[in-house]
Formats: sequence, C-alpha cells, structure tokens
Amino acid sequence: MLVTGGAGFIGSNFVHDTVRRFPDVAVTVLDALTYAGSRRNLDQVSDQVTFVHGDICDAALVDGLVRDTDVLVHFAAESHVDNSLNDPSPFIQTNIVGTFTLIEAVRRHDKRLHHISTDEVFGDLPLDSVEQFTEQTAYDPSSPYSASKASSDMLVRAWVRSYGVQATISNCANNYGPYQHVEKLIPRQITNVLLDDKPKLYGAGDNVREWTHVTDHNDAVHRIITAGQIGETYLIGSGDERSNRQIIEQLLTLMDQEPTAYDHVPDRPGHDLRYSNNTTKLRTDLGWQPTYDFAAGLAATITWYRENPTWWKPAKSQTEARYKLLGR
Ligand code: NAD
Ligand code: TDX
Repeated sequence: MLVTGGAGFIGSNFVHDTVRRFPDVAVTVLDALTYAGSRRNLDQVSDQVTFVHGDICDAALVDGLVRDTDVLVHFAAESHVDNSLNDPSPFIQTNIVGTFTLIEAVRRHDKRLHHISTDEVFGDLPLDSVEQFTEQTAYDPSSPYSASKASSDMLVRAWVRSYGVQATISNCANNYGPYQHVEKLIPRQITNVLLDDKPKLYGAGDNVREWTHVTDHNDAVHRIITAGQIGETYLIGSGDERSNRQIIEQLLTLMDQEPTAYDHVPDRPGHDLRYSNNTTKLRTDLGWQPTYDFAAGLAATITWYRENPTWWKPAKSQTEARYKLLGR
C-alpha cells in the first residue's frame, strides 16, 4: 500500500491504524514534508513503514512507487482554507497537478486508487435547515482549497469513466484527534488555552461543522478499500453537528475555564455556513458507523495536546504569526 500524505494529520493516523490492524500489509509513505507534515508523526511505526521524502507532482518518482504497489491511498494535499485564501498557488499545484500525476501513474500501471476528499466540495448549506449533502449533490466549492479539491475529485471521476481506472472517492466532514496541525480550529484553541491565551472565534461563531474523529474516518476508508464499489463515491461523517461557538465553549469548560473566555476575531472571507453529510450509503452498503462520542473524543484530544507540548510547540508561534498578519 502506498500512502501519500502519510506524515500529515489524517494520513499518519491512517498509517498507525493500518500497521496495527493489518500487520501483513507493507506500507510505503510518500510525503513532501511541507509545514504540515513531520516524520515524527510516524516515529511509533518507523520500523514497519518505508518512508519516501518526495513530491506527488514528481512524475518519475510517482511512476516507480505506483508500479510497485497494489493500492494507492491518496491523502496528500494542501489542506487549510485560510492558507488557500492567502495564497492559492500551492493548492493548485499539489491538489490538482499532484492528483493528475498520481492518476496518470495509476492508469499506466492499472492499480487500485482510493482518493480522499472533503465535504467542502459541495459548498455550504443554510444554517437553519435539516438539508444534507448526498453523493448526488452538485459541486459548488467556495474557497480556493475546496475548488482545488473539487477539481481533483472531477479528475478522478473522469479517469474512472474514460480510462476505466479502478478508483473510489470519499468526502469526509471535519476531522479531529491527535497529530492535527495547530492551525486548525480545535488544536489552535486547545494550545491557546495551554499557553494562557484565549480561543479565537471567527465572526459570530454560528457556522456549523460536523465533527468526526479521525479514527472513525480512517475506519471508513479501510472499509471502502476492501469492500467499496469501483467508481463510487462515499460520504463520511459522524452526524454530530456543532457551531464553532459551541465547540469553543465546550472546550473551555473541559479545560476548567469560563465558557465565555474567548476572543471574537474578524470572520473568514466567504465563510461556509454549514456542512452536513448524509452517510446512509456508507452505513448501509459497508456497515460503517462512528464509534466516538464527541465529548469523550474532545477530552481525549485535549489530553493528547496537554501531554505532547514538544510535538506542537515548534509550529505554534509561526502559525500564530501567520494568523496575526491575516487579522485572525
Ligand atoms: P495535513 O495538512 O495535516 O497533511 C497533509 C500532508 O500532505 C502533509 O504531511 C504534507 O507534508 C503532505 N503534502 C502536502 N503537499 C504534498 C506534496 N506536493 N507531495 C507530497 N506530500 C505532500 O492534512 P489532513 O488534514 O491530514 O488532510 C488529509 C486529506 O484529507 C486531504 O486530502 C484533505 O483534503 C482531506 N480531508 C481533511 C479533513 C480535515 O478535517 N482535516 C476533512 C476531510 C478531508
Ligand atoms: O481560529 C479559528 N477560529 C474559528 O472560528 C479557526 C482556525 C477556525 N475557525 C472556524 C472556521 C470554520 O468554520 O472553525 C471552523 C473550522 O475551521 P478549520 O479547522 O479551519 O476547518 P474547515 O475550514 O472547516 O476545514 C476543515 O474541514 C474540512 C479542514 O481544514 C479541511 O481540510 C477539510 O476538508
């Protein structure tokens, strides 16, 4: 199995789970080690994994690695909406050109591909509705990040239809858990509180996200790889929807702070209001269901960041300096 982006947040958790659950699978990780990736995320499994430091846009490197694998699981991406608003160009390169480079190698060598994507490709839903995204929802991305992920999904779909590439796609809701970069909502606020700073809420904080533990996401990915139908898309999500304000209040309470002890900061431009995935297909066809309770998962995540300051501290000041420039 070749795992792109296996040194990032979801990819490294996926590699940990794969090595533990499927010890006979030989795992190779291809990762460019951008600001978001670290070899330390794979320290616990370094003996069981082959690590290749390289770029998914490097066609010659990718060709050799894909030739020698059975299954390619493609996590590598530029993943942060705020960064994409500030400078879209690496998103176009990695998310679109990188995916193109991979699917061309997959086509040449006739290998199985699972492409990891996001619910953000569908745009957003009104706050006061019960509407959900389904596998049939039309794409309507809002940010450079989601537009680049939508483009990558479209490429995979076209390669399935026109070239018969054996691929599946999943679009997951927001993830949380260990090893998530401190730029993202939950780790940013936990580490702010640990440093005696306050959480930062964008705008009024009414925007709603569907929070899925990274282990539940990766369990769905394993099911799709083993039992998913070629050419199909599967939505993944816990069903646990919360506003950003609720998340920050819950997090402050769990960290023994006043629930109102946060700062309002200017809103994100084009800020998507609400995401919600209908996961009936994944549950019915592949028997998946989430196992994490959000409050327990959030408490465990807080404990992980409390216990691993040497993991997150090196990236923290640079990340906050970037936010300061953006006024957020
Ligand atoms: P991340 O930013 O934590 O990790 C991305 C990894 O990809 C890093 O290790 C980075 O070094 C690597 N990478 C970046 N550019 C590369 C390149 N050109 N070549 C090789 N490696 C490169 O991201 P994440 O949050 O773990 O997201 C992983 C995937 O899941 C992405 O495709 C993302 O769109 C998708 N996704 C994320 C979420 C979420 O909530 N984080 C939700 C749904 C889908
Ligand atoms: O400091 C903050 N304050 C705040 O209110 C940050 C960093 C975020 N927010 C808000 C913006 C979003 O409404 O919290 C929400 C979550 O923000 P992010 O963690 O940046 O995630 P989001 O933009 O929803 O995108 C995430 O989920 C889908 C991942 O980053 C994507 O990679 C994934 O595709």
